[in-house]
Amino acid sequence: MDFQARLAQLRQAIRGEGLDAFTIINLEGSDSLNLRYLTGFSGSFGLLILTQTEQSLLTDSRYTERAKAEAPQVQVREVKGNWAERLSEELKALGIKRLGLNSRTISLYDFNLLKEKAPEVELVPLEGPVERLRLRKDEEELERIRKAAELTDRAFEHALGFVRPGLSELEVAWELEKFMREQGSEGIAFPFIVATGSNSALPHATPGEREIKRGELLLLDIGARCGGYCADLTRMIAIGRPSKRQLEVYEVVRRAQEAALSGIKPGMDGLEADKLARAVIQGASFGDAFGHGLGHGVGLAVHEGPRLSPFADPKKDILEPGMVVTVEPGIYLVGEFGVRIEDLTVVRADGLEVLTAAPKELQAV
Ligand SMILES: [Mn+2]
Repeated sequence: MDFQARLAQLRQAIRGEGLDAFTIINLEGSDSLNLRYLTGFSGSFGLLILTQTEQSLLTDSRYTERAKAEAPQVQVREVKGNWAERLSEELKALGIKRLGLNSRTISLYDFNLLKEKAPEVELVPLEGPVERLRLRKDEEELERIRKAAELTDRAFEHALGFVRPGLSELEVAWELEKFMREQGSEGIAFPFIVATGSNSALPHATPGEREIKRGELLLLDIGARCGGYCADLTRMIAIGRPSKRQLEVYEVVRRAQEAALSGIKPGMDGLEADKLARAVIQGASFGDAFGHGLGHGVGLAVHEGPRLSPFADPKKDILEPGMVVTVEPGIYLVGEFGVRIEDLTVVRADGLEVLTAAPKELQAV
């Protein structure tokens, strides 16, 4: 990973804002993804101080050696005691008057604490300056996402081999998690959604004791994590022969997804992208049953920018080459069943490249 290039981009933003320095304040993992993105350091506590000439990382004795190994390009210093006091001392020594920090991750409590401990420093909240850099992925990041996507595809194939009536949602979720871990996933990208029958009509259902029954549709929303990067895939499995209505709804969702996969181009905003799929679902009179947005960015976080949604920001959520986004239309019929089909894609100059490859025809077991 080209950490120096990332720091250089951030330095430019710091200059643009007229700041002396920018700091990442990662307390118990509160900003660990941004810190990892900028330096490679993956511990749960670290304070990065970035000026035009300095790049130092304060951490404690749990992490000193690891920080030096993971982030050799920054100066690692071990600190003890109250983080805000230590940071304040460093800022004073560097003569910093205006300090930028990430308003999206610092708590109000910690903001006030730092203000109290460093009264001579003006704290300038910036809205996710590193998150903005993270939107477009480089080839090395894409390689990790691709690996996570492949592993996730394999887990779905595995599901086709073991899913059967009588298994509970929790048992299926655990078997998929176990499989992924055995195959090299670092934990999982998010708590899996395994929802059968009417539970599949709840877009973010939590797996429970409910057992799979013949005649139901089973929804699997799963993702592996490789090198810190996430994958996100949703597929349906028919338990036995699907009904006419299940097939009808499935086909509408599939056509909606296809319209988005083939229609999304760089330069579009998240509203236009969402509309491509939504129009198909509305055309089939299921518009009210598609409550969530079409997709979201994926990277170190499973949910990050940009947004593909009727509530996207036409100025900020603009699709650019290198962005990794999900395309996941759904139809949720409360009390009956739901269908979602989700693929992970990367925006290229001529449209979307699909990274997940699990079969799209409704699979029955
Ligand atoms: Mn998703």
